[in-house]
Amino acid sequence: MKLNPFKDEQTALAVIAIILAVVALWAISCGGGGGSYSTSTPTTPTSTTSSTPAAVTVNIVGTTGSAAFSPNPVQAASGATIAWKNTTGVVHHIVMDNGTVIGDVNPGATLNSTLNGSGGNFHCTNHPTMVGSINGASAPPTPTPNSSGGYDY
Ligand SMILES: [Cu+2]
Repeated sequence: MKLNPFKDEQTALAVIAIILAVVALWAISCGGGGGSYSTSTPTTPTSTTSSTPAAVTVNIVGTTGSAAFSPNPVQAASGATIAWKNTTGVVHHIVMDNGTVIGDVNPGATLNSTLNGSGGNFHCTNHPTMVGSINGASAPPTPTPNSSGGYDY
């Protein structure tokens, strides 16, 4: 009498095959912890293109005093285009008090300049009493998107 619990070699192989199949099924069912995988990529915050500050027109309406410019003071954000429109009949030479030259503005002409920084006082070298100021400090800050989807100010 044989001690082999299996009747023959064929039965033993069948039992081994079943065990292997069960182990395989267990491995599949437990694979990856049973969790589901997401193939979607994280949402990237949409960056807003920075808007150009509104252009401002400064009318040159006289040759004396602060009333020669309208409006005065000028409200403009940094980076804004400032259009110097000469409505008088004479040439004006506009210079920032910090030395930045805006340039000549011919009668009836408009000279565009770009405000860099927060502004400051300006004057006309052709007419020494012509003075004005650009107030860039009151411009609202430009929000920039941050990494958490909000905005930094
Ligand atoms: Cu002038």
